[in-house]
Order: sequence, then structure tokens, then C-alpha cells
Amino acid sequence: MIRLEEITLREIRLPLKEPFRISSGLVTERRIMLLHLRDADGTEVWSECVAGETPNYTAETIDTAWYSICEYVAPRVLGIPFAHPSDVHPALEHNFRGHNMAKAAIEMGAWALCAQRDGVSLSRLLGGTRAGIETGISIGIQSSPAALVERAGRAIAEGYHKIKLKIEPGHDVEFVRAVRRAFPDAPLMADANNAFTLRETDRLRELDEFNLIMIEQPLAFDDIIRHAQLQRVLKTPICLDESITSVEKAEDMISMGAGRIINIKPGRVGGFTQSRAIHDLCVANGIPVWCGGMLESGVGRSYNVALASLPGFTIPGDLSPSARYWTEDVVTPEWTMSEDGIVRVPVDQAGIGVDVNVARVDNLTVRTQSLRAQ
Ligand code: OSB
Ligand code: MG
Repeated sequence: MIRLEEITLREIRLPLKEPFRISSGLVTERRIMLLHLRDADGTEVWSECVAGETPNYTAETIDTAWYSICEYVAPRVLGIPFAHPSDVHPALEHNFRGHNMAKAAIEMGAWALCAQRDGVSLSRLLGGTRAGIETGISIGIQSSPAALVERAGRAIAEGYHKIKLKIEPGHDVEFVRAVRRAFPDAPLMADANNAFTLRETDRLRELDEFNLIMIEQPLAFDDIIRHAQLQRVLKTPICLDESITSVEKAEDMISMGAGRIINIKPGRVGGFTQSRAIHDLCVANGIPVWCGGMLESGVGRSYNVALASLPGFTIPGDLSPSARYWTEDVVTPEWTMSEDGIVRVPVDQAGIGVDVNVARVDNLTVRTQSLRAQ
């Protein structure tokens, strides 16, 4: 049983080692919400809310999520007994629209609490079967094709199994072509974060010649119908990210042929219960899935790694090691990647598998708020 006694929200600031530019925005320093959850039986865990700084990915931001957790999410869980963590999601959906990342921060924390208390890894509690995850990197938009070739080359040398190139109109065909010419056999993909419309269909079709594993979310964030139109004329598989906010959206994608691959980010879909349902649906329909990232700290990363250990996650995840993002992470040990591009799943430890460096988090904290059961 889970019965949350206290939820503490913290905002920390963590500068990225290299600026991260996508078609819809630029981040140089992350504002990250960490949460500390304490159960009535004394069990404690950390979780992370993956909402960004601005509403350029989904409508949520760290500020809307902070408000939403305090006003709407926490009151629905604090002091309330849940027999199983999968019961939290329905309690957060009833007459409560949207705010998936706010909900997920608590829902995923409930899974971690359960794992921590039962002495099992979060991976195994979720049904994970892998001991290691093939790792991909997401490379932001660069100033020139040559700069992108240089950055991608470094990533390939580091052993990454999937190289995702962020694109937008004007930073698209020539950039991808340059990387493909330099690395004829590299596992490349592109992510447009909604930057195109069907008017640019011919441009997108030019990408077909580069043997990309997939093109992620070329069209609008909430549009399944036009992705279906586009997929009919594209050879490259479309992968949906922003558009998949629930298992029903995943069903729509499959039935309409709007894409052939799904990027599952647990924050975007409201937590692990929905993530697992989407995973199971995709396995049943022969749709490969992979775990995306939101430039998480080592806390959020542990949740992604656990999810990516499920059997249907057959494509490398955006789970780069701590050192790709930060001078110093907030967890011990930091997340590392082996020379052959594998992130190890901490299956031998209870809970999320890393310790939070509380003194460092204290130093980085710019605001905090505690909520308790009545
Ligand atoms: O579209 O996958 C995306 C980061 C922020 C917002 C959207 C996206 C991303 C990434 C980052 O690609 C992947 C990572 O965390 O390494
Ligand atoms: Mg994406």
C-alpha cells in the first residue's frame, strides 16, 4: 500500500555543458523540479518533473507544473491509500485534464516508493527485462553542416547506437546530407519538433534518400491526421513524440498509419501506468518503441532507464550519460555509458538505483515548498 505523507518540491538550476537548440527553442540552463516523497511508513524517494522552462514542447512548464502539483495533484494523493501504484493514474485523471508532467512526477514517484519499500529495482517492478540499454544521443541544431558533422562524429566515436539530429526548415536536408556523406553507415535519425507543415512535403521527401531510422514529429504537436497523410508519401518511418499523450493517441496513430514508431517519454504521457499501456499496445501491434529524454538530471534519468528496460524498447533511448549534459550531476553514482554505448540498469539495488547528493541539491535549490497530508 502507498499512502503519501509529505511531498517536497524543489527547483534547482543546472547549466548545460553545451547549449541545446531545437526548432522550438533554446536551453542553456535547466530549471529542474525535483520532488522528495515520503510515505506514511517512512519510505522516502526522489522524483523529477520533466516540464521545461517554456511551453515550447508541451503546454506545461516548470511553473505550471509547480502550481498544478500544489493545487491539484498533491491533494488527490496525500494521505490517501493506494493498493498499488497503478491505482494512482486513474485517481489523477478523474475530472482533471492535462498536466501530464505534473501528474507523472507523483505517479512515477509512487512506483519508486513501492520498489524502494519492497527491496526491488524500479526496473523489475515495472516488468523490465534488460540489464543494459543501448544509448542514443540527441544533438541540437548546429550553426553549419560542418559543425554538425564534427559533433556527430564525436558521438559516433563515443559509441552511441543512435544519432538524432535536430532539424528545422533551413537546417535540414543539407545538414543531414553532410552527416550521411561523412558517416555512410551511422545509425542516423532526425527530429523536427513540429517545425514543418504539409506544404514542405517535398522537402521532407528529400530526406528519404539518407536511410534514416526515422523522422520524429515533423508536423504539429497535436496533429495525428496530417502525420498520416505525410506517412503515406514518405519512405522514412515517422516516429511520433509530442502527439502521443495517452494510450488512445497511440491507438489513433496505429489505426490511421500516422507513424510506425513511438518515442515514449513517461512525463509526457502522465507516468508509468500509461507508458506501460502504450508499450504493451505497441508490442501487440509490432510497433517498436524507445525512451526519449527531456534533458533530465540523474534523478529523472533513473526513471527513464527503468522504463527503457522493458522488452518492447527495441530502439536505443535518448539516455545519454550524466557527463553529456552536466559538469556534475546531482546523483551518486553518476550515469555512465560503456565504450560500446550501453547504460547499465541498476537491477541489484532497491528503488531508482542512485543516491541523491542532498548537499549538492541544497546548494542548487532556488525555491522549495512542502505539502503534507491533513
Ligand atoms: O524532442 O526529444 C525531444 C529535449 C527537450 C525537449 C524535446 C526533446 C528533447 C531531446 C533531448 O531530444 C533528449 C535528451 O534528453 O538527451
Ligand atoms: Mg522529440
